[in-house]
Amino acid sequence: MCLSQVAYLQLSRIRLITMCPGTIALKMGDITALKVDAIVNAANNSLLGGGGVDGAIHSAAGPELLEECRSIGGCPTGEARITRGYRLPAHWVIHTVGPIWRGGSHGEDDLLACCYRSCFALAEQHGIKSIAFPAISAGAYGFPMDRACRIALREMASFIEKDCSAEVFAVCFSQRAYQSYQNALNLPPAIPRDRSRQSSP
Ligand code: AR6
Repeated sequence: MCLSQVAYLQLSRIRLITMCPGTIALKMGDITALKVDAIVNAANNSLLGGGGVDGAIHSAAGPELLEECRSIGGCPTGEARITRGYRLPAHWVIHTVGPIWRGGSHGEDDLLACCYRSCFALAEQHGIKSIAFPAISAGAYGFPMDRACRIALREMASFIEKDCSAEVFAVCFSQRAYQSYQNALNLPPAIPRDRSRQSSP
């Protein structure tokens, strides 16, 4: 059983808790490669590109994405804007601006939750059924990874409770992010591949 399958099974517990057929899957890898209805970009207020996942998305989508972003004229922190995906396999890109971590007493948790809610609101408006998120704010913006993943999972679970046909992917670009999602679920670490093989019937 590979790591992502283990995570998927573990996350299916959320499905059981919410009594809902919607899914949340944990996925290691590069969000720009995913063929989903929409991927989420962790952007900045200008929406004019940057480093991290923002840079990767702009570079994979091509210059048309920057042109459309320019026409939007920016986005406040906690809100989201939608564009087409251009050369990406994903049809849409939802750009959201996470809070910069300033110690935790400046409304960072609420603003981060708002990012997820704003993205889900746009997903609903556009009939988006599969959506992939990076760990918003947990890179250059310095939000502690464990805390960011707890907020992300809470908002994802609350969305699939409402939209039972939605598929939500929490994309982990590092083992650290993957571990944080596991911590958020309060689950034991995944069984290493060799041991899981030995214990199979
Ligand atoms: N696929 C999935 N996740 C990724 C990828 C990728 N290709 N690349 C990075 N990540 P960050 P932020 C993860 O810094 O903290 C930009 O310059 C990364 O490992 O991209 O919200 C913007 O323009 C981390 O876990 O976004 C803003 O100025 C997560 O994505 C600023 O950075 C978020 O890291 C936004 O900072």
